[in-house]
Amino acid sequence: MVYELPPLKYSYDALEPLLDARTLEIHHGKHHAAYVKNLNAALESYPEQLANPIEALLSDLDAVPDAVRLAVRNHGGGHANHSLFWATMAPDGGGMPGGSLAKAIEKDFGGFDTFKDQLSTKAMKHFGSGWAWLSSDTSGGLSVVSTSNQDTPLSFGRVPLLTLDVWEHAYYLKYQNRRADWVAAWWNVVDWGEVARRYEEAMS
Ligand code: MN3
Repeated sequence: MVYELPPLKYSYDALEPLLDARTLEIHHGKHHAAYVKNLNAALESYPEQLANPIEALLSDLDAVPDAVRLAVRNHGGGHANHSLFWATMAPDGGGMPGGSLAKAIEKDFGGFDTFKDQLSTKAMKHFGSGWAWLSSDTSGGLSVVSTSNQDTPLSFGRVPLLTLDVWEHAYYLKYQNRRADWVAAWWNVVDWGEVARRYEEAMS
């Protein structure tokens, strides 16, 4: 068994003009594909690790053999993080969540706008390459954090629900140094139905 690049649920040009087709094609077809390839290569001699979902390995990095722990953290993180990133965007995205996720955002942040500001600020102020996240604990408590490189809240015992890629490769072709414009555009392609589904699954 090996890890595989998940197909997108939309075409490369489906998120235009906010996320341009050329960036999406390179980001998914080259960057994410390389994380999958490097992860599989690193674990070639560790078939017992390859049998696990990548989320399971990232949730317990201490249990991964020393020789491949950094490869799993970097390339496995790259695989898992991008898989969530693609899955939580959609051409008809944007707006606000409903249901239990909306109630939890109200409870933990005091409202959607405050949550949005907090996540945007984490994304814009994160120094260097990384990700901004909405994650949940198993009892549904939400928090916003950023992580560096390909680190994931999974490794801190949390369930990632929504993530924003702030590596330059995610936006440089279209937005160059204007990370704030990328962050503002991304909110309009967030698939809240999928994020809410993951929240309910995390608590069930
Ligand atoms: Mn990326």
